[in-house]
Formats: sequence, C-alpha cells, structure tokens
Amino acid sequence: MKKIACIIFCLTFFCPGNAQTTLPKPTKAQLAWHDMEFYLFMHFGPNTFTDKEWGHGDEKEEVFNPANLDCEQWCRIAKASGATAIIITAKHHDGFCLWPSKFSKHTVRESKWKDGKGDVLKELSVACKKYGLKYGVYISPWDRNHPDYGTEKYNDVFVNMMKELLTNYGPVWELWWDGANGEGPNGKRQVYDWKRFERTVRKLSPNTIVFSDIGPDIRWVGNEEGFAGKTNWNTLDTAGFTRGAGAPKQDTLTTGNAGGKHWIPAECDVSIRPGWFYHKAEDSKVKTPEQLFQLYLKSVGRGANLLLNVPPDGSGLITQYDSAALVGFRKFKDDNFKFNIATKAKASFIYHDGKGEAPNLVDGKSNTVATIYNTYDNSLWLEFKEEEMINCVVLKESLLNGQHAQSFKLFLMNKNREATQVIEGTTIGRQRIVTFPAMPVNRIILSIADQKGMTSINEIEAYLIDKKLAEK
Ligand code: FUL
Repeated sequence: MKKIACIIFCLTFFCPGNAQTTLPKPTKAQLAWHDMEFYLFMHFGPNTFTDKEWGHGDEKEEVFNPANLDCEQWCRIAKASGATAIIITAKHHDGFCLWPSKFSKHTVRESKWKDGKGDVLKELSVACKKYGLKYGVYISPWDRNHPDYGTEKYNDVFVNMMKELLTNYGPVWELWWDGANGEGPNGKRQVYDWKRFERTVRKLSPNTIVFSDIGPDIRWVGNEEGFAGKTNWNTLDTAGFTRGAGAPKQDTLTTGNAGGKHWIPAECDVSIRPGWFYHKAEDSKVKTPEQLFQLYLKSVGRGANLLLNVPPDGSGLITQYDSAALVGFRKFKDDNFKFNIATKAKASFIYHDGKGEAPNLVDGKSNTVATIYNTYDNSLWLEFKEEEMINCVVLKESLLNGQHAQSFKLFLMNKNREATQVIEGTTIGRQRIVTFPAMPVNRIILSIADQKGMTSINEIEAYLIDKKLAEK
C-alpha cells in the first residue's frame, strides 16, 4: 500500500496535469489573462473636458483638445505601478471616438486636437508596445450621439467600429463591452446583436479576451468597488442571462457559480478616484497607497484580476496625485512581498500512511504542483526549524484542469505543536491571500476540507507584512 501511495505521490510531482476532471477549464488565452493580475483603465474623452461622467452626446467635438497628450507618460506610470496593461475608453456612452472612425462624424478627426489629424488609439497602442504593456479597448455599445442608434443599422456601425479597433492598432489583448443600454438621440434603445458582435471579434481576433457582465471570456465582478467574493469561483452559468439588465444578480457575479458550466473568471473594475473621468475637484480624493493595497488584497488576493482606473486630465497627462499613489502602492507590494518566509521551510505531503517531500510547494514555479487526492488523510505541511513570525499566507491553486478547492483549513502551529490559529476559507483559485495577526509559527498545515475533483496546489507562501496593511 505504501508503495502505491508513493508512486501516486511521485507521479503528481512530475505530471502536474494528471488531475483530470470534467470541470470547465480555462483556455490558453484565459490562463494567460489570469497572470496579468493588475492593469490600468483609462477613461478619457469629452467628459474629461466638460467635467461630466456621462456625456449627452451633443458635446461639440472641439471640447476635446488635450494640449500635452503623452501616452508614453501613461505607460511609464503604468510600468512604475507594476501594471501589465492599459485599457482605454475608445468610445464612451457619449459616442465620441478617440480614433478617426469612418463610421462616425463625432471623432478626434472633427476636433481641433492636432488639427483633426490625431489618433489616441494609435499613440497609445504604439506606446504600450514600446513599454512592454498589453493594450486593450473599452467600447460602449450605448451611443448617445450616433444618428443610427436605435435602428438595425447601428449594429452594422458597431461591428464596423470593432473591425477598425481590432485590425488597425496591433493586437487587442482585452475588449471591454459595457452592458449599458440607454436611449439614443432619437429616444430609442438599441437591440444589440450580441451574437454577431461576438462572431466578429472571434473571427478577427480569436485571442482577444472579451469582457462583459457574462463574458464570454471574463465577467464583471458585480460591483465597482474593486472587490471579489471571498468565495470566488471562476465558473459561471450564463444560460438564460443577457448582458446589462438581464445579467445574473450582482452577488452571483461577485462569487461566481460553484458548479458553473463556463470558465468566466471575474475582473474587478474600480477607479482610483470617486469618478471614472478626471475632475479637478477630485484631486484631493485620490485613493491612498494603503487603500490601493486593500483593493489588491480583495481582488488579486481573492483570485480575480484588478482593473484600476486612472483617468488622464484635460492636458492629456496623469496627475502627480494619481502617480504618487500608484508608486506608493507598488512600493508596498514590493517591500511586503519581498521575502517569502516559506522558502525556509521543509515542505511535505502527508498521506494516510506516510510523508513525502514536496519541494514544489516552495519553489516559486507555477508549473509544479502537489495534488490533494482525498480530503480525509491528505494535507500539505511546511515545517520551520525555528518559529517564524508571520501574518500572511498566500495559497496558489493550479487552474490548468479547472478550479477544485471548495473549502480549506490552515493550521498555524507553534513549536509545542499547538494549533494557535485555525483559519477556515472557501475557494482558493489562482491566488488566495490570507492575513491575520502576526504570530510565531513553527508549522503551517493546509488541508482541503472539500473539493471538486483533486486540488493541485502550486505554492504556499508566507510573509510578515506591515500590520497596517492587513486585510480590513
Ligand atoms: C459603467 C459606465 O456607465 C461608467 O461610466 C464606467 O465606464 C464603468 C466602467 O462602466 O457601466
């Protein structure tokens, strides 16, 4: 028996993909998306100049005139913050296009900026490439300017606009569909042809990750405050739901569906300021580095991605207030997650009649795992020579074969082998960051209490972070 267990154990280490189940699994593009973790959103357009959040669509094109627009400055700040991409509002609800679309008369071409020769998307996509950032676009189907909005013709317009976006500016990594569906200039609402929109993107740019309330690739997290559920399934049921008003309940989007049919993980969109667009009056209300760190714990730390909006001002630049907050946030992340105390530990896998080494758990590699075959006599141990002060544990689950852990227990033990703290949680997902009051720990034990199929754990990390940064 011992021999068999040992063979199973060894196989697990060398064949990380062997925990086969019939659960939904991420595509290659979705797996790569999970690794993007944190990136910036930029709301920019006529609202930046008119101090509005939702333009009416009748704003004169000449209001758009950013004297010092510098997309490289945006990229430098994005890089300094640790962000991996920038997503720009190519067209917000007011219908103004930040590129000279052939399918609208309400664009940068009709503005005075650069004598109508400018193209924000061109400048941003080139700058992103130069700085090694992925580039994405937000496009609102709701259009309060377009004369065809509210008629079948508008669906052609929207498809044609997407063709321009997807083919003229290099690869679009993520495409963001806002679910809003208000009235247009003729007082009518549009019946969106979502199936056709989806076909268009898949055909022209199959690797683009498409966001909306219900995917197809990633979902809205159900709030604009930047947090995912402590229970966060990457799976969702979409049958019978539509985007916008017909979407699943907001708290369902926050947690996903435990037995959900489709792999549609959550993205947390939130603004660094109260509004989405720049307003001078909000310069004093930029979130602090501490607040941004909290958002990080509640999004990335719960297995979702964080899309943080940092709106450029009317000169076309990100202000010093926003950039200072971003740099401060980056420093918190770097300083506090610099040393993984778990690398000092001996890592083991415990099964019913034995114990084997599990160096994979602390090797920092995402392609090596230890698999929990059953919940009654399997657990993962980290043992330290001495007691180590820690207040944060990071658990990482392999998503290659789907999401498995349904609930876990973390036992933190002192040198007398007493469990001084038992932390219970539900899902793990790509990453689960757990914080608690600092304590001396000699042994960390992870047991999976419930799972769908077999959970594969990539990594267990331990840190001593600044106590003011613990999750609130
Ligand atoms: C919402 C929009 O109405 C807001 O203006 C903003 O763009 C936000 C990200 O999505 O649906």
